[in-house]
Amino acid sequence: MDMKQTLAELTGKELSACSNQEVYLALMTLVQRESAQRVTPVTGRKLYYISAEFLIGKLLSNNLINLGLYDAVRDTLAAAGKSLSEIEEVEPEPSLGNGGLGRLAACFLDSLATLRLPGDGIGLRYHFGLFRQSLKEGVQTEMPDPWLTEQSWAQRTETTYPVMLAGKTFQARLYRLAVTGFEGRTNTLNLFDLDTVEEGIVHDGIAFDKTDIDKNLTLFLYPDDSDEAGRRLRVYQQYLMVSAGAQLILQECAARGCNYHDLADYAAIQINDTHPSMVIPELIRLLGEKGVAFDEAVEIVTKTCAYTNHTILAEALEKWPRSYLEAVVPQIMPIIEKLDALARTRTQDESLAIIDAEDRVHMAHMDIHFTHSTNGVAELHTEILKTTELHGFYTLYPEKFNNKTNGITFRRWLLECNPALTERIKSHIGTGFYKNADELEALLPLADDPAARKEFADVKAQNKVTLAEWLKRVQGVEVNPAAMFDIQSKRLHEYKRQQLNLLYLIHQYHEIKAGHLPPVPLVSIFGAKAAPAYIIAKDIIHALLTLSKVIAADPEVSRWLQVVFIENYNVTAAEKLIPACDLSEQISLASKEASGTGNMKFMLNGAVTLGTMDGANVEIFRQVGSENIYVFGQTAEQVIRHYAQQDYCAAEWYHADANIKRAIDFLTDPLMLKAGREENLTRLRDELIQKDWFQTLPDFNSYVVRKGQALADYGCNPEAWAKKCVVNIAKAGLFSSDRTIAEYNRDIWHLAKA
Ligand code: GPK
Repeated sequence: MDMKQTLAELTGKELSACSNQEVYLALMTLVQRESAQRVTPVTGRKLYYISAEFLIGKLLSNNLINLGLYDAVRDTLAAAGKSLSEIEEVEPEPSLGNGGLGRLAACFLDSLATLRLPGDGIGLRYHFGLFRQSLKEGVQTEMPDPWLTEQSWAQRTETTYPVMLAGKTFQARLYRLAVTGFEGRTNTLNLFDLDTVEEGIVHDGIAFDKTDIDKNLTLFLYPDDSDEAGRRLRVYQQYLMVSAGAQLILQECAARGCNYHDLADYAAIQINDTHPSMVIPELIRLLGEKGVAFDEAVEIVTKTCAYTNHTILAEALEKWPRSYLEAVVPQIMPIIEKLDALARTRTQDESLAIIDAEDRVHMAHMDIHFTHSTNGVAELHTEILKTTELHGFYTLYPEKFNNKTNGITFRRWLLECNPALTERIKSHIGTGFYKNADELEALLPLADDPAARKEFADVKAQNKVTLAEWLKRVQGVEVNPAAMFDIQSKRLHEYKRQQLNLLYLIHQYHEIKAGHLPPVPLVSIFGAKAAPAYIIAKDIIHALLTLSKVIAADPEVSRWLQVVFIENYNVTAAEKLIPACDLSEQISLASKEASGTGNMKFMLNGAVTLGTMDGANVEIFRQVGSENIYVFGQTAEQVIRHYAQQDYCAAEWYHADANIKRAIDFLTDPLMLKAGREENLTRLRDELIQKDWFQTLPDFNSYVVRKGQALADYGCNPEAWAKKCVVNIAKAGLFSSDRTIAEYNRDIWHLAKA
């Protein structure tokens, strides 16, 4: 295709006369037209990946890369005096996800299409996504994060499905978003919405009337659930997604010849965490309407569905009061009761019941009893599920449990976000790694080649300059690109322990004040949203922002140490941060991070990990060896033992260790109180001394030591550091989501390539 002529046709005028917005819309049309040509018919089973989140990121560049159009578009635009990267800036990022689980779903869609496997997503078309974070006066506030425009990636269809909510029928409208694979097929992300939703009811940030379902149902992902109306709203949302999704699945399968009894030959359904769990009773209900008897329907659904667990944190495993379900989805409550009764015929163990003694419905329990596969997302996580958290279930159904270590798509997390590194790799090993990630291993000998090491180090240095420019432009902060860039970007949660990093930074502040200068300056960068109702998480953000101010005001310290907090961390920001990182902070309390996927993205881009033996860090460690990762802290076994014996006492650590005490006390030092808010800082200080549920203090000293070692290696031995970077890149192939998807397909889905 002659790209110049194509774009001229699409815009209807000279390229040079178009605004960036006009070019963006023309390119969207081009992508939609080209991707439609790669829709291939499905033979055999098709996968439906149901998920409350799809954190897909901006789509233009990714689609152009996957369709093989990127270079032609970039060059044609450049010839007309336009820049593709400036055009990318006008694209809003769809904020359809929260964290790792949602980004995983997006990587999986990319890999499915790349591997030419038929697999569609099912989710909701949230108008304002999660929320847009703003950091004013040291405090997070939440705003809507709109992304829908008149012409949008998610295209409206004329298809609607009736969904009964609290006895009233709503029409769920289907929107379809094309998912392109790299040189692959096109699949679909199906997103449901109601025509009646009114964006105008949102006021004062993200507040709205939680009871007005017609108008509010798809406004936000994870609306505040600190009151009952909010929790019910989540049930409404979940049922809208699964009921419309189940109807779509049955309709598509019937159109391909399915007679419902053979549904499992046509569909595989992956339940991503517990938010879509109601698809189980809903499918049984719908099959009943088609004339399939209950017992057979249970068997069919069990064969069709599989469940992925993403956490061992009890509070994240959904349990809905029976009363909510009776009010919102009375049509499936009798089915859930029958499933509970059926489960009780298989085990006497009350703790494995679906409906517990307090009349709460355990969604994960329903998933495990009535799907054929339960998987964890990293080896350690799956082991913990089997031996502790879900041990009873594992005893009952050992054959159902399996591990699928997470992965990331290299098309977005290397090719798109780090073109300079991609070019370097390509110059040595060709382009096979685009689709066959294991080929990266051919880089390994270069780790011992000083010239090649320098090439990779130069790419990193340039990426750091680029990040520094971006930080200056969007946040107005200046950072020193010669410093070590140390990044912790992920959701704000106590178990992820941004507070441990905070205590380290305070410690360093004191060390520098005492004249103990580090071997190299450190720029410590954070990106994190806190759930709007998560008070301590917001206190941690506040403490980091306050410390950042205190340090910036102190020239003696700020030459050596800087703290930067990125506003509104999202996929777009991640794509800027990750290529420029030296040290990747993966410091969760061992046993608590199911896998992590940011850890993989940083590694792939040549950062060295500073981490605990948690989640997929364990597998990263195995890949790179102890020379090429900084490990510290308690093991998962030790942590689990402390919880079981309830013998951890934060106050003892605080009183016994002068460094810990000094760091914690500084939170309420007059300097901090002057720059920040007493209420927040005091609450965080007290929390750390009195509770510290995620055992930050026992890991403090080993963290300080290992981070000090990383700084010394980086500052004093750049050759050895560059070697570590190359090894990390070369060993990252295992973490391609293509590998993960191939494993899901081999063990669970059994889809045929098209
Ligand atoms: C886990 F339980 C949850 C959740 O509600 N949201 C979410 O993003 C994450 N996750 C885990 O915390 C990560 O360790 C994991 O890599 C990711 O899911 C994908 O499996």
